[in-house]
Amino acid sequence: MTIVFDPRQLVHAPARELHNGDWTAYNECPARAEAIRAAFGPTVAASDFGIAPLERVHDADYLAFLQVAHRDWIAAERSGDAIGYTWPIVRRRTLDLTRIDARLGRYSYDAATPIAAGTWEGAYWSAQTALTALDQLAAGATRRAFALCRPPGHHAGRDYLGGYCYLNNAAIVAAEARQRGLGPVAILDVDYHHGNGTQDIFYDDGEMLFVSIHADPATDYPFYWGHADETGDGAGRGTTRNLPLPRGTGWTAYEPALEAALEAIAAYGARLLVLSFGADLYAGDPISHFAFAREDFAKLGARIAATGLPIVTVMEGGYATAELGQNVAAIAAELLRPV
Ligand code: OKP
Ligand code: ZN
Repeated sequence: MTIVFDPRQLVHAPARELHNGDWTAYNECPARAEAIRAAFGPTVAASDFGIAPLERVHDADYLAFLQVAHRDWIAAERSGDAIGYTWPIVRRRTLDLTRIDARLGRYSYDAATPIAAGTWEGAYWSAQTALTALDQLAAGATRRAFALCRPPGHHAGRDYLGGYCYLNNAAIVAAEARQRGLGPVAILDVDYHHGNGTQDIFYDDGEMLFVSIHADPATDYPFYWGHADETGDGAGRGTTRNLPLPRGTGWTAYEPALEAALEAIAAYGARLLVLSFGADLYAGDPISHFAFAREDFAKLGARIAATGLPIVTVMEGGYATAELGQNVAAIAAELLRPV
């Protein structure tokens, strides 16, 4: 069985987010996961690989913060979900922050990502879902595994949350795969939004290729990352590749970018691919602006599958809940075809 889903992910359920200046219902809702789950046959639940694989990618103080933040919020006599309202500017000196509001700002970069009572538990099992998919592959049970992760992960950095993300599932799996000797590993991120967290985590790491195709950050979240001239730093110079595309992009304009991405992955000599997949490429996505039809997800999956590489797919975004299951099933059918 190559499709992993864990119901413990559903306990993460923030009530609302700050969206374009108003409070709106939280887009990254448990119903997303249920819709995807319903489109698949039997799935396996996550095994527990513990916190060590998470610590390879995230700082210990950040992981500790995630576990206590909601409790500290309640202790400060607040109700509902913990959310920051003040942020330290880049390169502000290191301070010993105690107040919950100061720590929320220190460990986040946006106001779209509240910490609810079940956030740690949900994010923990989302990461374990991804690790379980990798484990199936490492055990030789399959060369293709699909992790129905939720909450998503690609916006979360080493020490920050944001963009509905808390733990970087793709980065955790990629680092774990490398640790197990399955590398060289490449990460291909095809979510509509740039995977800034994944990029940051491996930015100066020459032994991890990160390639992302996404909406131009000039017009789209997360704005501060994902430009074509971000290519890595230090030992990682050249191992980050960004392919931004304009709003309105459909399959025809997307395909050449995908070819360039796959060429970079082949040139790197990758032996394992971690795919960060977002179904928010869909024309009907309520917060995104590409123009994929259902059948374009099949084309995307088929082209990536044609690389012949072992692939662990990790679910990221996708917010057209009514169509979500069928869109994810369309790409999964191609990605999971036996090779
Ligand atoms: C997460 B994933 C725009 C609000 C944007 C955050 C979007 C996070 C997307 N007004 N909110 O990459 O699908
Ligand atoms: Zn997205």
